[in-house]
Amino acid sequence: MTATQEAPAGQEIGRDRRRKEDQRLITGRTRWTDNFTLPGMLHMAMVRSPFAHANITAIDKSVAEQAPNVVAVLTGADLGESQGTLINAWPITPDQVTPAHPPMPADRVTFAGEIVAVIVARTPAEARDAAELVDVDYDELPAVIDLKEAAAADADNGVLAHPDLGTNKSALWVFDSGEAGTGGDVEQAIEKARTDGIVIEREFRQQRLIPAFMEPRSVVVDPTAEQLTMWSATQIPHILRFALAATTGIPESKIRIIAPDVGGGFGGKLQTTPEEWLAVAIARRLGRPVKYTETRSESLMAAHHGRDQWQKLTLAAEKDGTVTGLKVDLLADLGSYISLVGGGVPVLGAFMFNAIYKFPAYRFSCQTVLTNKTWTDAYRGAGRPEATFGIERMMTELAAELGVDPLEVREKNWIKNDEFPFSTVAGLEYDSGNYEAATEKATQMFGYDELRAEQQQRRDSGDRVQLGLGVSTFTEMCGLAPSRVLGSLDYGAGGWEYAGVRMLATGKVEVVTGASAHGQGHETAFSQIIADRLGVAFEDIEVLHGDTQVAHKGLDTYGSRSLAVGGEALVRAADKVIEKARPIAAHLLEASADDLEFSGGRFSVRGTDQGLAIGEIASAVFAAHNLPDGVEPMLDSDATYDPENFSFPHGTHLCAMEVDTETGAVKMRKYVCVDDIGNIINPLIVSGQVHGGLVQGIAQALWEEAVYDEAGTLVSGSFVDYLLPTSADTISFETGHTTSPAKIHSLGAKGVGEAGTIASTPAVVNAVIDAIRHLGVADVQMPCTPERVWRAIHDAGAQGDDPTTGAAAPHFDEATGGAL
Ligand code: MCN
Repeated sequence: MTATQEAPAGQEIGRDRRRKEDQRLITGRTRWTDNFTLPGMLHMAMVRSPFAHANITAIDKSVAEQAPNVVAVLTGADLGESQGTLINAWPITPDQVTPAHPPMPADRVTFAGEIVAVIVARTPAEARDAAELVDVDYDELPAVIDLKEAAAADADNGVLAHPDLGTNKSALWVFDSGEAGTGGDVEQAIEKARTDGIVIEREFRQQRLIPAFMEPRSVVVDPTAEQLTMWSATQIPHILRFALAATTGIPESKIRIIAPDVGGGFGGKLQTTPEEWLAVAIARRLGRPVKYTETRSESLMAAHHGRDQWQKLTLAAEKDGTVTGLKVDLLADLGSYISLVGGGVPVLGAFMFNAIYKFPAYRFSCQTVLTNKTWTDAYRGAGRPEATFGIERMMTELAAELGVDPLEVREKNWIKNDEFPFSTVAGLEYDSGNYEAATEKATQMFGYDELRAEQQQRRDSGDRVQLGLGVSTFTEMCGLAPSRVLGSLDYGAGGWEYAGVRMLATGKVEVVTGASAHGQGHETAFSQIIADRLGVAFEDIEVLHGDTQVAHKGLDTYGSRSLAVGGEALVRAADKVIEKARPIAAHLLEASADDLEFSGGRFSVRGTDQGLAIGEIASAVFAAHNLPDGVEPMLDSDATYDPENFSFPHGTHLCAMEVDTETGAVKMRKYVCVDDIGNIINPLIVSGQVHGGLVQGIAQALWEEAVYDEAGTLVSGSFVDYLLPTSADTISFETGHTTSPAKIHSLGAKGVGEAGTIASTPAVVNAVIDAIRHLGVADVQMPCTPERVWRAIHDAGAQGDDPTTGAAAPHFDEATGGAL
């Protein structure tokens, strides 16, 4: 079920518009990268290491080179420096330990799936067949797979992912509210709570996830013209162009990146990849276009993964449930290399552990760690789901400790509506929000009291299937910008966005955005914004994106930024067009510009019936027969927008789960969410974003996990083992909205692309635990598989724990000496 909003008559913003993109995307008749074919194009296939850590001692290419239609077999030694290097754009500390990242190493592999040779052949099938014929000799080295073991190892003790670096520890990033002056000393708060309050300590695992987008990564490179053109299934054509230029020496002006229709990314295509770099090096070397499209197995194994953290949390509170401090110690697994923004992902969480609450003291530390696994990076929510999970589990545990409803401790601690704008203990300023309203609406839609009564009934009757209710009240920082803040975090780029608006001679409008959609429906929502602003028909607007030659500037799509940043840039470009048209309209109407008013797409002379539509002015400008002196025959404009703050959507998510206490099987009964994303441009798109986001977060709670064996082989390397849900696995969600407009820009809109994922995971896990807490269970590690749930029930029962004290909760692992 979907809650939509009615737009005022004649207004596009707020209207349920089906996506302009749907026809071509749903039928698949579109420009996927793999559909491009160029004259003389060759195809690449990769030979990948089966070992997690090994020296490459010899590569025999001779048989593969003789295979039918093989043009070249190239190794790291063959390509040498010409392959360039991959960059980490976010070194989180000045002393971060960063391994060099060649696209194809010549001497040593550091994760299973790393490329050791490339076959270039006339067809993809011939390239793949020949890849089987390359004989690589490896000298296997010890590999470190487990995150805690990697963190505990040093040069004398344990296994190093990169022995030459002398450590697995990459960087330690710390925020302390006492030192930052945003709050008090957390250690004092904890000490005090130990004597006269409550201290909750927990350790949570964020399992490794795989973005698993629908379209595997694909790249085509054409080096045959003066300018090198790359088509890539990427989220970030502009960042890619910059990184390629910076690391290969090719001038930026000679690189054109095209991201045609891209079949999903979920953060997984916010990356610069070895495959792209190798395609460039090989195309240039051979002087011919090349294409590479990964198989699904390659995608699961070698495209970057997400999450993979251990979180150690200590929450201090007074006996009435008022939280006095929160301490967070993270271990974050980077995998074997530090990818484009990989190190920074857990750091984003630093600003969100305090969530919607007024904690007076806060400390966050994050140790990033190298292991011999696939590198990690952004995955829908990037840092914020991890933080939301941590704090929403802790608030639920606090409520359990106090024996009160989980909504009660949240309400006691959250920022009240009349306290906005609010400066948080993590140093952010929240501009707007109304946690009371969202929670009130959600509890009503959910039927909270009735479900609590049913839960009690089932407990009293000792029903085999128990009911649990999970709460997750969340906020997040999105609309990633502001450049100054990103700069203060040592992020390598800014956060502004670009827009261009051109009135065409026919009165139609061409809109250019630096955002690069890969499923979000920008063409539709951005058309709605421009339709209202310029007063032209929705159908008369075309939105162009994803080509650095068309959108010559931009910072692409991630961090739910495209609307909050790119949308506002559009508004500003459109406003400039209107101002450009004004003197021309005055000239044509023989009126003073001051007497003109612009409304509904028309300049009118105040107090008369005289006027001209902006489309008519565009035609007159094109003809240029009668323009004021000195006015150029152009009715277009550009704008960039760099917001002064993030946008802070929030919401209340409620989940009811049934748990079979004999088998451990869990079943979702009801899911209600009320999100506040400020003003909504297209409610239909927003519902789609929320639904998709929810499924992704629920999947983390219940199904998905990238599992490695001890040798470092990805065991969940296909969709048989990596449990990606389908619509058959989910229920119909009930979604609603409250509206606290963003204060920082004219649209008042906040991002929505990640909200569902961020909020839903703790709602589900809290519900599962709530169903079986009376049996002594205080935690179940994700994903909450039937086996894990069954074991949790069994272990708690076996130990005879007291359900009210949470004594069966997992406690800190002292074996690692406090590091975690
Ligand atoms: N929107 C709206 N009103 C609002 C907020 C958003 O109408 N108040 C609309 C926007 O116009 C846009 C869509 O909702 O069409 C999402 O907008 P926004 O929140 O700005 O997010 P982005 O467009 O920047 O998309 C990025 C975000 C992220 S970070 C991930 S991950 C993600 C997601 O979007 N990956 C996706 N949604 C995805 N959807 C699809 N189909 N595929 C992915 O890979």
